[in-house]
Amino acid sequence: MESGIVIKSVGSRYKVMVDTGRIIECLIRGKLRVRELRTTNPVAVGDNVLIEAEKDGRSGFITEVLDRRNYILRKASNLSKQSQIIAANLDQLLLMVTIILPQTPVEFIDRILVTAEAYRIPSLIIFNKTDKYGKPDIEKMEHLVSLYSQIGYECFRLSLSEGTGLEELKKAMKDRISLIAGNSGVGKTTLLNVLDPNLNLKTAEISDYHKQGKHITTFPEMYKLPFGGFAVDTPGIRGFGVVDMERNEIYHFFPEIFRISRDCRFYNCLHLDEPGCAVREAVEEGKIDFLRYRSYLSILYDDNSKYR
Ligand SMILES: Nc1nc2c(ncn2[C@@H]2O[C@H](COP(=O)(O)OP(=O)(O)OP(=O)(O)O)[C@@H](O)[C@H]2O)c(=O)[nH]1
Ligand SMILES: [Mg+2]
Ligand SMILES: [Zn+2]
Repeated sequence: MESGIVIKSVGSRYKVMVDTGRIIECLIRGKLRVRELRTTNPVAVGDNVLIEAEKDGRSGFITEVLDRRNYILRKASNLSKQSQIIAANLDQLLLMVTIILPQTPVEFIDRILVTAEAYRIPSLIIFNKTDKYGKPDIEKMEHLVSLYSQIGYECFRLSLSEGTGLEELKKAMKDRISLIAGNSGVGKTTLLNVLDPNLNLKTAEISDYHKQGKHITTFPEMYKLPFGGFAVDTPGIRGFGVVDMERNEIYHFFPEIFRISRDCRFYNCLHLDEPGCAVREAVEEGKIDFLRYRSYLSILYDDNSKYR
C-alpha cells in the first residue's frame, strides 16, 4: 500500500503521483466508499489516495480515497443536475484574466469568485498579457485591481511574455496547491510552461478573427512546481460554477454586498426593490460597484448562457 495524489483523471484512468514523485497509472479496484455528493467522478484531481501498485511499478489500483479538505465543482453539462469535481484539496484559486486578447467579462470573473467563496477557497486574481495593453486597457485593469483589492482579493499584474510580475506570483504559489482558472486563451498553460520549462505543455494562439481562445487544454491536470507546491491547469471552463446555490444565499458570496446587507430592513432581503435595502442604496451611492451588483443579478436570474 502506497499513498499518493491524483494528478490526472480521464474516464476511468487515473495518474497518481506517489510520495517518491513517481507516477503510476491506476484504475479503481472494486467498490470505493461512495460519498453523498452527486458527482460524475468518484475520484478527482487533487484527491489523496491509497493505491496498490503492480510489480512493474508503473500501474496499480486505487483502493481508497482519503477525506477531502475541500473541492470545487462545476455542472457536468448545461442542463444536467449532476456536477463534476474539478479538483480537490486546494489552498487557493488563481483566477487568470485578460483585459484584451481575449477579453474576460466581469461577470465571468464574479461567477468564479462566487463559486470559490461558496467552497471557502481563497482567490487571487492575475491580470495577464499586460505587455499587450494600451492606455485604456491599463486604466480598465487598474479600475478592476482597485475594485477587487478593496473587496479583499489580492491582485497581480503579469506578463508571461516579458516575465514581469512573475516573482511575486511565484511567492504566492510556493508550497501551496493552486487551481488555475480562467477563460480560454488567457495564458493558464503558458504560466505552467514558464514556471517549469521542462513541461512543454501545449498552448495555442487565440483565433485571429474572434480573438477568443481555442480550448486547447481539455482536462484538469496537476503539476508539481520546481520551487515547491502544486498547480492544477484547467480547461478554459465555459460553464464554470454556481452549482446548486439557493437564491437567498448568493449574495453571501459577494463579500462586500454581504457586509452591507446586515443593514437591510428585511432579513430576507434579496436586494432587488425591497424597501429599506441598504445594498441598493450603496450601489446608488457608488459604495458597491455597479458591475458587481450586475453580476449578482445575473447569477440570481441564472442568466449564464452568455458566459459559457
Ligand atoms: N502577448 C502575450 N501573450 C501571451 C501571454 N501569456 C500567454 N500568451 C499567449 O496566449 C496564447 C494562449 O495561451 P494558453 O496558455 O494556451 O492559454 P490557456 O489559458 O491555457 O487556454 P486554454 O487551454 O484554451 O484554456 C498563447 O499563444 C500564449 O503564447 C502574455 O503574457 N503576453
Ligand atoms: Mg491551456
Ligand atoms: Zn437589501
